[in-house]
Amino acid sequence: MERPIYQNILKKTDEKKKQLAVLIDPDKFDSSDIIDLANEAGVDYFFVGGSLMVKGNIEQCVRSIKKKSSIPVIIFPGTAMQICNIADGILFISLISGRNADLLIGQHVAAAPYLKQSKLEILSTGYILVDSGRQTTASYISNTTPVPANKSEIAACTAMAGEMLGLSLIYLDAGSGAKKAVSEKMIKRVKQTINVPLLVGGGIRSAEHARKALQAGADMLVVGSAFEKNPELLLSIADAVHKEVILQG
Ligand code: 1GP
Repeated sequence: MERPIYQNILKKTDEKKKQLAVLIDPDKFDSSDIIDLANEAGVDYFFVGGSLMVKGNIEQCVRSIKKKSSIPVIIFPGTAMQICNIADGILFISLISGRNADLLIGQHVAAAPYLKQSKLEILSTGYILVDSGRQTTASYISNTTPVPANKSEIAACTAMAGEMLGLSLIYLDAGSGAKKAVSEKMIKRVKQTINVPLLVGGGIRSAEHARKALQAGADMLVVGSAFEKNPELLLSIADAVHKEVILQG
C-alpha cells in the first residue's frame, strides 16, 4: 500500500529537515489569505479539524484549500464525524495520554470500515495531551486528564508504549490556544525514547519559540491559533522551520 505522506514525513525526519503543519479550524476559516501565505512559505501540510465544531463545514473548508493549493490536506479529527473523503490523509488518533476507551479505540472501530473504503492515507498517531496551565477544549471534550507539564517521564513512557503498539507518529499537544506550550524538556525527553517522527503543537506563537521546540527534538510543528490572529506570522515561523535544516545540517 502506498503511503506517500508518511514516507515523506519519514524521509524529512531522517534528513533532519523540519516540517510545519498549519492547523485550520473550519469554525474559524473565513479567509483564504492563510492559504496564499502557506503556499508562499512552502509549508508541508494543512491539518484540518477541531475538538469541537460549531458552525464550520469540514468538507467546504477542505475544498476551499484544495482549490488554491497543492499542499497535502490531512484531517485532524476531533471526532469520527469529521472524516472527510476529499482530503489526502487523516491522523488516525488514539488518545494514549487518556483513559477514555472511546478515544483510545472505540471511535476507530466505528470509523474503520468507512476509512478502508476511502482513499485517505491513514496515519496512525499516538496523541499525548499535555497540561497547559488551563483547561483546553481538547481536554474538556475528550474527558481526559492531560499529562502534567512537569512530568516528562510520564510523557516519555506513554510515547514509548505508543510506538511499541505500532503507532506511526507521536503527537505531543498542549491543546489549541494553550497558555503554556509543551516544554523543551518534555520534547527532548520524548524524542530520546522514540524512533517514529515527533509532532509538537499547542501554544506556539513565535519564530523563536518554534526554533526552540525544533532544537529540543520536534520533527514537525503544528501551529493554528497564532496564524488566526496574525497570518503574517506564518512566513517567519516557516522561515524558522526551514532555516533549522541548515543549522542542524
Ligand atoms: C492544537 O497543536 C494544535 O491541537 C495547534 O495549537 O492552535 O495553539 O497553535 P495552536
